[in-house]
Amino acid sequence: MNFEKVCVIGLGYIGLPTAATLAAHSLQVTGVDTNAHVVSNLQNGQVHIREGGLNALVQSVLEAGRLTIRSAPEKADAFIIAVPTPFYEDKRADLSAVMRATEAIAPVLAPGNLVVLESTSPPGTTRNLVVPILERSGLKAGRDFYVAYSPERVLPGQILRELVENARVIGGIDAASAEAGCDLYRIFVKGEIILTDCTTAEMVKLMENTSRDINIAIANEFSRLADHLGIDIWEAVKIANLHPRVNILQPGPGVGGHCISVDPWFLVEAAPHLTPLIRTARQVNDAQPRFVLQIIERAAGGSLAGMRIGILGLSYKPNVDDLRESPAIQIAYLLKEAGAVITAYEPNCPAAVLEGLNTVSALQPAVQNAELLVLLVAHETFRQLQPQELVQLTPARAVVDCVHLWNHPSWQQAGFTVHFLGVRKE
Ligand code: SAJ
Repeated sequence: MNFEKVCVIGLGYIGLPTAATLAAHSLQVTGVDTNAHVVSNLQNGQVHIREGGLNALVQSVLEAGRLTIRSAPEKADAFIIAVPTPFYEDKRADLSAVMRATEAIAPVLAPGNLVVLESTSPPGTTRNLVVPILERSGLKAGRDFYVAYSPERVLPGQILRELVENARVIGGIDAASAEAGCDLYRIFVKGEIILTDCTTAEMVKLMENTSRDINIAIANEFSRLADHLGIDIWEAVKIANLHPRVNILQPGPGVGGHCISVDPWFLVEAAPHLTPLIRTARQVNDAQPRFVLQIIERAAGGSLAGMRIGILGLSYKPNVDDLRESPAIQIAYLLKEAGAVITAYEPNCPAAVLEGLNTVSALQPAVQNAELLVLLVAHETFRQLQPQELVQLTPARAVVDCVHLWNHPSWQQAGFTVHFLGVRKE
């Protein structure tokens, strides 16, 4: 199948890089978003997402006229849906954005078109939700148009490279749909393309992120055991990983982001009676911020009431500006609830405003009055902090390092007592 014009619906972390990449491969791309700010900003050349190389790429395809930004889909050869699939309070998937995007495509759908869902979705969504909505057009899926599911599998921070290099799974509602999807993604994907059916492709994506969640949960549980038993989890993991068939992940303040902390719930929802392990892993990771709170209380010598704490890092993982579902933010709120006086600094999102939290846009105001520093994200900028310089900026002489970044003796030499997550020293 040949593609000249593609319409990408949802201009977030996945949709915008995908739209720009297709446009850079000489396709005519319409990027669609329902958020009026996103549309007007992009129309004025302002990119709302911080991701390596994205700003320059979007600017260049906008200037070349290859990418145009609209608030509703237009006729195209292919449509890619890349909208969020969050969950409701009871952890059921909220598919309303997928439904709205699909409903918006139906009126412009034409015979021979391809529609691809990329949003992470519960198994069965493509066949049971997307297809019936598209068929409201009067056209029949599989006979008049193609439908496929292809999960994005890119790592925030590496999106543009991984979009091209990673293996891509494409699941069709039939073999011809999978082939049509392959023709589309082959335009820019250099990695292997694997064709399967749409429900398998949906399941593959959920299994990938669920297995990562479970692996992080065991690392976090090990960190609690290490704390209980008085050993150093970081040393223990390093030694265990020398075994050729063992690869324990890193413990930390918890699991955040819009993927791993959400996706496993879609499998629990699909069959609660079959998924006790998946549910428990989610609960273990969700409880990790409370474990961090205990460690901070211990470092503070008891009550946190009135204690001035400088928090370093608020994003959900290192070197990104994404604050969604961030355990660091949960910890900041827990500290506040415990009576601490918080000043929080996120270098990748210096203008972050979080209700009820005192955020600052530079390191100095975060530390200048602090009695205790808490490092929550292993940002490169924090790795490069020199303890001899920091000690001049802050009256704090104790730090709680939850990501094992400042494990160098120079911190002690500079006068700091360093407490680590997963290392209990009496
Ligand atoms: N984390 C740990 N310990 C670790 C690794 C991660 O505590 O050893 C934490 C991170 O700090 C973060 C969370 O887990 O809070 C998730 O981070 P991540 O880097 O594991 O994953 P994401 O959410 O940024 O991206 C994942 C990726 N999936 C896998 O690695 C299996 C990515 O490939 C997916 O495209 C993405 O989810 C997605 O969109 O689903």
